Amino acid sequence: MSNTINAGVAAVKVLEEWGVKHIYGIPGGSINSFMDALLHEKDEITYIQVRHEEVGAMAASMHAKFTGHIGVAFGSAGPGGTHLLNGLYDAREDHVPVLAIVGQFATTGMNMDTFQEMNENPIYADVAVYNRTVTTAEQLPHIIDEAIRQAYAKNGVAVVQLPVDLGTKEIPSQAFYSAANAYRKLPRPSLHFADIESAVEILENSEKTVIYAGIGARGAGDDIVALARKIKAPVAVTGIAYDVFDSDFEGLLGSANRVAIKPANDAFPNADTVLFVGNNYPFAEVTNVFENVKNFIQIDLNPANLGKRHHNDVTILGDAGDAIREITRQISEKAETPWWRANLLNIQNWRDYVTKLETKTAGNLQLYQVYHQINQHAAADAIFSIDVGDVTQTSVRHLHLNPKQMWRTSNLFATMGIGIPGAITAKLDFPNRQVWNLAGDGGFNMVMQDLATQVQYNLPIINLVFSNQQFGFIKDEQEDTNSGYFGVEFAGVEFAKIADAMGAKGYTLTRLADAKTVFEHALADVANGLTVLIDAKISTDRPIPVESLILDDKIHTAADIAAFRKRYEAEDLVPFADFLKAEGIEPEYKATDLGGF
Ligand SMILES: Cc1ncc(C[n+]2csc(CCOP(=O)(O)OP(=O)(O)O)c2C)c(N)n1
Ligand SMILES: [Mg+2]
Repeated sequence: MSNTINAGVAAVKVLEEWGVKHIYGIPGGSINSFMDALLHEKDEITYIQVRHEEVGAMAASMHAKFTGHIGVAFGSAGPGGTHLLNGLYDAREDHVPVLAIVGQFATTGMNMDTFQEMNENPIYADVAVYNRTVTTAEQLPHIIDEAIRQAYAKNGVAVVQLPVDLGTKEIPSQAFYSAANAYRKLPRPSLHFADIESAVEILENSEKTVIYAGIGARGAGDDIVALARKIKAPVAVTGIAYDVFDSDFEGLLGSANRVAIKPANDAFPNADTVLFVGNNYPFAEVTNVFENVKNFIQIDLNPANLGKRHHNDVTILGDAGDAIREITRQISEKAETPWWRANLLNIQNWRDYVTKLETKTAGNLQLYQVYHQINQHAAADAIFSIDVGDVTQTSVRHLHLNPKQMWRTSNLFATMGIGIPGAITAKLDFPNRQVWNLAGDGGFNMVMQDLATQVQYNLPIINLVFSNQQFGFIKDEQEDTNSGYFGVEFAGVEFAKIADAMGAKGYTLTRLADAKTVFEHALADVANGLTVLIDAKISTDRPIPVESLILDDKIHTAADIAAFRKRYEAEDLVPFADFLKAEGIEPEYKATDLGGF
């Protein structure tokens, strides 16, 4: 047995020990020693050759969001590495572990101002929780191991710059090990019972409670629903946490603000108490959404989040499920309340509104009817990779999600182009599950070269492009804030032809009447193992702005209300105040504040 090992191979073996199955990137002269190591280990770890490093890094970040495991991407020195940055920032902002390996000129040329040679460390200083350049071959596996531990421990991005010559050297085979077998998560903190009792006391005495769940509530959806029904408190979710709950839950208010639905925006100004669960709602302070709330109870695992978004009356450090179950055990059941009834009617009224749009059978093809087809064909455990644009908002409004499914996007960084890479990793990670990439035409334009990657790796993904020839989400903002539209419309692209040219199967859907057939054909192709793209040429109708509803005759003129109802096909949408008044509750009239965004 040889008593030396190639340093690059040792580094890849460390990745393997940590359970890394796929690694995304594009080679270059400055990272070819690592490529050689990947070749050596190709039976253990699968290299996924993307067509743009950004897609590789975004796939790595989305891998972490879908699986909880570290994602790994690489790029060559200089531009290959800087192309990774959007994916790395996406991981940083969403606090998920990602490792980036960046090539560097050989040590002989480092600091010599030679080709593609620069001090790379400062480039990654801001994005990374760990950021080091390897200086000896012996260090290489150790630094990779350290980088992974740091990324997991700090839920962030680790970057390792690798001078190419070090990866080719032999090192003593006993000189490295990985810490993968020692990795442990911190145990869940035990609950402080006095805090639970204080929470119970407030919730017992409040009349208009909203439970507001964030992604920290994942896995605790059933427990929250049980509490909600027991204390008659409707449940809001952050835009990124919809898949915590079954969309059929009668008390689901949905999300607030703009990536939002009406019931949540209606409820908050009228609520007296908020139970904030595993939630770091980023718009809380700037939009003053809790202005009228008198009691604020927070449950969170992360001490850094406690008291961050609002002054807390009660603080519970702990796991969301543990805390919710304990509150539910201690609290007494409320009889049906006016608050619960008013919210349930309001939720049902909203559901009737969206159902009517989704099930239209005449008129121009709108995004709503496309969602109807998606809902008809989505598997019970489908995975949705969602791009950034209208689709972020409309997918939470119109997809009938459930907790067996996964809905993931670029949450806080909100980078366009995340749909394709997310779908690539989802299909690789969960080959037996149905995977959708839902994207706007602008977002799809940014990364569409990597449709070829889906084809190259035989990934039967359904790519759905909502083509409206505009940056719709931004155009709508301009309507509200600007003197005119500027830079928000663009020439259309026949994406189906591009898909065909890349070896996928492309469909163009233009007429509502064809929607059913096109989806049936496309889904049959996917079932036969093909990569599919449906280019849905939708109308440019603006989705209803639930942040600025014009429905209530107490604050708007009859003419304005009529025009609003007509434009958004909202003839039957009822102002929340009507439901509240019918229950004897005096409504608060507080416009949704977008906080300057
Ligand atoms: C990389 C990046 N550039 C710009 C933005 C700003 N932005 C957010 S949504 C959006 C428009 C999205 O357009 P499209 O994908 O066509 O979707 P639509 O809203 O039209 O459905 C833009 C430009 C962004 N979030 N990310
Ligand atoms: Mg668009």
